[in-house]
Amino acid sequence: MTDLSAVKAALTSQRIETPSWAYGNSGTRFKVFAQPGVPRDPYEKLDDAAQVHAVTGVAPVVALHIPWDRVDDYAALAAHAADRGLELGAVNSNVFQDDDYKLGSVCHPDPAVRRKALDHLLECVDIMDATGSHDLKLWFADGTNYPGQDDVTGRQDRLAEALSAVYERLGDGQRMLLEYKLFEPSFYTTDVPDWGTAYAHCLRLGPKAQVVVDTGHHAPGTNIEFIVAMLLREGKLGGFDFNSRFYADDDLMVGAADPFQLFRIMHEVVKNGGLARETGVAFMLDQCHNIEAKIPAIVRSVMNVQEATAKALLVDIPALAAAQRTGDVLEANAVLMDAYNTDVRPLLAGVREDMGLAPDPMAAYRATGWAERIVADRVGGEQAGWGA
Ligand code: PSV
Ligand code: MN
Ligand code: MN
Repeated sequence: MTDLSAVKAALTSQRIETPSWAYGNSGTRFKVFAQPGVPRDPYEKLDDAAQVHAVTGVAPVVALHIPWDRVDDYAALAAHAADRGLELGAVNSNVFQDDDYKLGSVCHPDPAVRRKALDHLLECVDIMDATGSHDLKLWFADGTNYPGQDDVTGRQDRLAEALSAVYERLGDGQRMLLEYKLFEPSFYTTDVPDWGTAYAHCLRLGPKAQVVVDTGHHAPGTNIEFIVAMLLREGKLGGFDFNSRFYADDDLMVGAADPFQLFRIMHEVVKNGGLARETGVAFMLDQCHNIEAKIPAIVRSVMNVQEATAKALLVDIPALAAAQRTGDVLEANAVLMDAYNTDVRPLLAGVREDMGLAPDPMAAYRATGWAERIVADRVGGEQAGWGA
């Protein structure tokens, strides 16, 4: 039997971090379909994020991407967030969009390019100091396209050198989250291609370095929940970049492609204590809404994470453990599937009502009229976008 009040308490205190870039225009390398009303600067992105938080109650944190969210005064940006009941979350570094980075950033063969990349990463820590952010998120597009192009282990040495310089710069209560990705934009080797590589670097660096699991960054068929369980066991799961994928790094809404996988991931998180705030697992979204309306897509994504979390919290752990102990394969599987097949929407509606919110966040957002207002108000100026 599951303690329903504990389930509700866990759902009420869950925090989901939304990405500033998901509020801006985005697309594929073929076309960006611009949408009316999209934010023109990081301040307006926070205004939109506040709408998501207002109807869900569990999305008070917004991740930044530098330089996409570059402003003159980061403390003012943090104050703008605080005025709306938000805080600024992970600072995502960007060492992949300059011409200088054609052959890599911190792994580049030229020390001058490596220095430039490192300076950017250090600048991101300065920004964290100003915003009060705790996490520096590192993703490197570094790699090679052709066998022989560069020295594979030499690149690892350069990476380790940069990571340790950043690590030394971190203040109290700050950490670095290292993200891996199988391939893209490099097609032969990627310098941080998998959780093993990220884990090895983080282990050497120390407790302030942890791994980020972006759910879209694995080979098809990879058992992501196993990776999650392993990282949690080692105290090295820093957080998630949630999204879903059908083919590669699709950045679609989390829980859209494979809600069962999301449930399996959340089951490992819940079972292994990862939902507790002290464990420090950040539940971030990393998505792009290329053809759908952005704010409601983010609301939907938050709800999808909540539904997977609720189902994971409903797993009857004592019954599962008993079935596992006695080797009752079918019963163990049935216990898990019972939780997955539970319709948790009424439970979540009740949780929202207890929080003083409307039971249906999608309808609540529609009723605000915000979507119409931003189309009318945000005319003129350049719309913010992925990469701008
Ligand atoms: C790379 O594909 C990535 O997942 C990293 O997190 C980047 O910072 C982000 O996408 C940009 O959308
Ligand atoms: Mn990511
Ligand atoms: Mn990605």
